[in-house]
Amino acid sequence: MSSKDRLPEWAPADAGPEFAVRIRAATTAAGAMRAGGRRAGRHSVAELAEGVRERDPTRLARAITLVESNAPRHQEEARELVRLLAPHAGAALRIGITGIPGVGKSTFIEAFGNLLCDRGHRVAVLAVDPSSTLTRGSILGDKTRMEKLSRRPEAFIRPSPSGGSLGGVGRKSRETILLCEAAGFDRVLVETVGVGQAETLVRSMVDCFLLLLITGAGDELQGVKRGIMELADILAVTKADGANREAARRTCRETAAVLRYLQPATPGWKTTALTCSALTGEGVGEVADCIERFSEAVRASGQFERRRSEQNLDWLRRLVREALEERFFSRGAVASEWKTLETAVLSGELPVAEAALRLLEAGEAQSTSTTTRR
Ligand SMILES: Nc1nc2c(ncn2[C@@H]2O[C@H](COP(=O)(O)OP(=O)(O)OP(=O)(O)O)[C@@H](O)[C@H]2O)c(=O)[nH]1
Ligand SMILES: [Mg+2]
Repeated sequence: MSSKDRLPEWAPADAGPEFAVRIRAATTAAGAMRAGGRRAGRHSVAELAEGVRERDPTRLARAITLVESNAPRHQEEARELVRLLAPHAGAALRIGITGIPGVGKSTFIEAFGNLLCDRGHRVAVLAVDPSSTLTRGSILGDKTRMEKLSRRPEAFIRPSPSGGSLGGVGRKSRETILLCEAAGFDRVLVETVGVGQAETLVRSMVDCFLLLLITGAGDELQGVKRGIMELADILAVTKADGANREAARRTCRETAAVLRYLQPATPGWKTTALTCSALTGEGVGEVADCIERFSEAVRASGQFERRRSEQNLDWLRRLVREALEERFFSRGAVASEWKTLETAVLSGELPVAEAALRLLEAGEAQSTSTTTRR
């Protein structure tokens, strides 16, 4: 940290050296450009925005790294970058792809992504995977499973963000989608692992949601009973090849039968079940056609725009909630009161509701005293 860095205006008055947030000496685009000399190879916000618009994959990757950064000093630059690029975003069809671990998402994306490129699309692939923070497993997996796609100039593959809470990953994924769109990708695929919470989050940022299923894995495991099926617009029973082909078709028929009793995820669109094999490519074209039909139907009915607007409001609410939470917990009084209350709650001395109230009061008291002092 440079000695020129200072505490932000909203920092608590009694913030000590342990308070992690600092404002960098240079925060404007021009200032950041000068500051860029500090680290080798670092681009200014304006240069990054320009590189993204010019479809330069290296600067797009750097731009995403900036947006994903949890470092407070990067967040202002990230906001500036998104502000510059947002007017050029929004044109892609955003497709979420989910399913239990090992269902074949990455292999499907390899086949499907290549097919989209063959059809003249530019494809960006992102991953929302809260578990990768710990295991980083899917990053390695994606690289090997999407070998051909990763070499195509029309494709861009971004592995899972390497840090942050589920909320954090989600917030950054939306911004990453915007950056990819500004870079001219017209199909954005968002892969997420089937763990419920991540699926709801991804549903809230895509236009079309595809659930991959396999035969014989059991409804319970595949989230059918957890309501995941109700989130999907298209269900594809994958690995429908070799000895598994007939069984997959049967599962598809059974799935279609269940769908008749469910509320569709998108008003005006009848949720569709299909079979495919990412290994042989059979049926992948049909899934792609079905997604295009979905896109045409929702655009024609106005549902597409309606969902995008609702998603923006949802995003706004999430951002405000996250920011409030961050600010609240960064207050010195909250941190010190937290330790006392934690002990009291654990020992059973204090009811949880009472502890929550005290913590809120401690935070509000500090907020008031800070405001008065200014
Ligand atoms: N026979 C057959 N095997 C497949 C097919 N698609 C994927 N597989 C295999 O299934 C295994 C898992 O595939 P992945 O694509 O890594 O699955 P994933 O859903 O991305 O897995 P995670 O990212 O770990 O959640 C691999 O061994 C693939 O080779 C398919 O269409 N047919
Ligand atoms: Mg995968």
